[in-house]
Amino acid sequence: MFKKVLIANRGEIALRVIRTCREMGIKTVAVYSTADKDSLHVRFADEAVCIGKPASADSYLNITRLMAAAEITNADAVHPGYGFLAENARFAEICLEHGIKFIGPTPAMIRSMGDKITAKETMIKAGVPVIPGSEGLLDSVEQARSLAKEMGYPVIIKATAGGGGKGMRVIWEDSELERAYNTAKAEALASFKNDGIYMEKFVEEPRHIEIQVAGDQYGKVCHLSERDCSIQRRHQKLVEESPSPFMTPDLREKMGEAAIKAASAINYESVGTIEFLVDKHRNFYFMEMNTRIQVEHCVTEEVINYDLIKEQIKIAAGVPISGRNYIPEMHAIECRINAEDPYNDFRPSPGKITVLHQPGGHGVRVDSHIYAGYVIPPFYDSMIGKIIAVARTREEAIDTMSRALSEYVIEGVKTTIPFHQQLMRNEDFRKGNFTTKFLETFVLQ
Ligand code: MV4
Repeated sequence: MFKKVLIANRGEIALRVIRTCREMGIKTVAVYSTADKDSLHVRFADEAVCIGKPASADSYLNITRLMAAAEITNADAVHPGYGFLAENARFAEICLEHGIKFIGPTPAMIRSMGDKITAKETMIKAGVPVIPGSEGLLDSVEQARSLAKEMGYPVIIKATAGGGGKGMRVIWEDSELERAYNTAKAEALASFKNDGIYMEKFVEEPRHIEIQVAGDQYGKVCHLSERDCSIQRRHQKLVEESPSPFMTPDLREKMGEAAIKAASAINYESVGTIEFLVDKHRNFYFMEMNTRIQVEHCVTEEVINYDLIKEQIKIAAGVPISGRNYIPEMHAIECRINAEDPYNDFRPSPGKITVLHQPGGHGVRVDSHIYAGYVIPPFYDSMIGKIIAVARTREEAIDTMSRALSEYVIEGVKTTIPFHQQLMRNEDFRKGNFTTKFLETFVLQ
């Protein structure tokens, strides 16, 4: 097992990794920017190294400084968390070249899922259902037009280097096609330095359901059931839950099997997630694979009683997985608490937390790095914590979440707590009656 892990991240996920390392008897190294010198991850780690100025490019994204910090502290592994360098194949490669284990998949696995057309082709070969669309890249407006006519509108154009919703264009009729083609291509080039675009049939009002998977170094892959992440706003998830209210035992078995096929196709090693779009007829289609631990991993941890970070570290150290699949035995809901003003277009609200009371009690887990007096810096994402409510049924989990939200006191900054309180009372949400379009029509009182 590793002796010392450097955590190349900040905030709640850095704390989350430190906690599991401590339980496993592994020493930890925190890295921090000058803006984070008073952060809890710095205090909770065994050692801490300042790696630069507040801007991410000068600190949490600076590979040279991270490697220097790992070498001077003698860390034998790096945990990337999520965001920052978690899906940067070059970083994984540099760790490898320095004899420091990157706790995650190999550079080749990250690359194969980073390019969306390559990923889609791999899935087709593996027999995983994908959304009908162009065979590879589009190479002219004319080709795009004839394909759209053949498939029927609406269609969607996506960037092959994209993902997470960046650079997409939905096209409802022929007259919009040329402009959408050109703007999508220009946007892809500007955002990703890669103007490759492709087309798919647009799936209307889908659900976003993802399957957690784990694979070890010996070719064994299992699934750990689903999370429903349909409650999103501008491609930012706000609420996740497991099981999905739309799931059936039969669909879970089929999606689980497809997810295992997907991960096995690239010999996946580590924990990862296969994202699917699910239409109203319960047809499901591969969308993307996330080759990292995700924000919402806690939901899965609670419903199957399983420490995903521990599993991720053990896999990286060469420990084989059991290989059995897991089915939810509880219901868990996660609300992301962001320092944002839900009454003002979710505008970031950094600053000092003057008063704080965190919820607790039966069925409530709070993963957060905030404390009274903490100053939320303006340089990073605005998530300041997550509440995970767990109960035997969905109704009880919603009631537990409502109760936990009502206990939460955060003064000094605006937060998404009022949004979540109203969502937990919404009739359609309570019925499990929602798609990825839900928040487009949800009005805050
Ligand atoms: C789609 C789609 C409908 N049809 N593809 C959004 C993020 C990126 N991963 C892909 N996305 C979508 N791809 C086809 N062919 C609808 C979305 C989409 C979406 C997906 C999941 C969760 C929220 C979403 C919000 C808007 C659009």
